[in-house]
Amino acid sequence: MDILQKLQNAERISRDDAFRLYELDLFTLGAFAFKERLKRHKKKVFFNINRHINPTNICADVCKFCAFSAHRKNPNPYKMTHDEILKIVDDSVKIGVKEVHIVSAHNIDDGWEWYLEIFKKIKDKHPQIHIKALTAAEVDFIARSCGFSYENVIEKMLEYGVDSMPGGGAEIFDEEIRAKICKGKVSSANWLKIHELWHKNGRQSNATMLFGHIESRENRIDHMLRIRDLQDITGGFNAFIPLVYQRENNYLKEAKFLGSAEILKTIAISRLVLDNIPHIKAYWATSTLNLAMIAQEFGADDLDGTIQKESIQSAAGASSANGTSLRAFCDIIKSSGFTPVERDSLYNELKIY
Ligand code: V47
Repeated sequence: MDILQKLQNAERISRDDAFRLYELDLFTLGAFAFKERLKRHKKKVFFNINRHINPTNICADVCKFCAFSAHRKNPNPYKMTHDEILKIVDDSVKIGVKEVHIVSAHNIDDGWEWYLEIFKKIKDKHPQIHIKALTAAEVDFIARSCGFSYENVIEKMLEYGVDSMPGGGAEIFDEEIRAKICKGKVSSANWLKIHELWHKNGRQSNATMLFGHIESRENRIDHMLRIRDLQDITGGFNAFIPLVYQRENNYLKEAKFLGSAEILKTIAISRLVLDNIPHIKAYWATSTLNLAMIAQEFGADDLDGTIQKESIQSAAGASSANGTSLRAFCDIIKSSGFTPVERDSLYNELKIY
């Protein structure tokens, strides 16, 4: 059947169909993705008031795309103490932050306790704050370093107060590309396994995809379909987050330049392919706020949050180091004809601005 007919009938998109979607012109594709977005979320643009915290950049792994970890091109290793982290959380709570998003480089110098005890300390002091923490890559790293099973690590995460898991560490699932850009890191099968176990504990998470480096369109579609297959089983993913590759200060130089049209097509296709995932996040730290707003007309419905401080993407050239103000966020959403909706971490609506 003709792909346009399939889109009209809102039928599930197959692998071959998804590839054909890339061949449509941007505006035809965008119109279908926008229609789907309007059906689900009307003109709401979701965001939360959050704070990103990256406790250390000293990493046992060497991912070629990463400019955040301390290495020859970024020779400034740091590791925060729990008191320093708690002070950041205290200050964040005072200005209305409701979620802390805590992701670390892979560092086992002080044992697994260093990763997990901070969550308990945060919860003891601020029981209302949502802790989104530990990527599946960190879970895998802790498990391998300490001889734990994934189930053991997840039990501890639940015990120590992690509320939801971020979507990082997924990169691109295709094994050949993965071996070239992040050899030695969690395998694709294990990334999916960890999220499956987390979901089976009744918890929610997100899924990312790093694109715009050496991957092909087929690799992106394959990545989306592996996530869709797991979501059919568990239903635990809240949002899909396509992360646009930032190219500065790292070791992945063969990456070709990706234009805005290809970014928007990829976001639109993710909205149409991932028919079982409620939200598509245009993460403004990697796409710029302006393009993230345009993405709202191509299938996205979420912008992540005000962030406050961002270290991973900004190390690689993104202009997100100091987050954005709530005012700037709401202004740009409204002036683009959308409705700013503050949400909590699990997408309950808190306030319409
Ligand atoms: O997995 C690293 C990416 C991710 C670069 O779950 C880069 O709500 C672009 O996962 N260019 C971590 N990206 C961040 C992440 C995330 C962000 C926002 C929201 C959520 C969520 C999750 O950052 C890593 C990696 O794919 N990354 N280096 C780079 N040069």
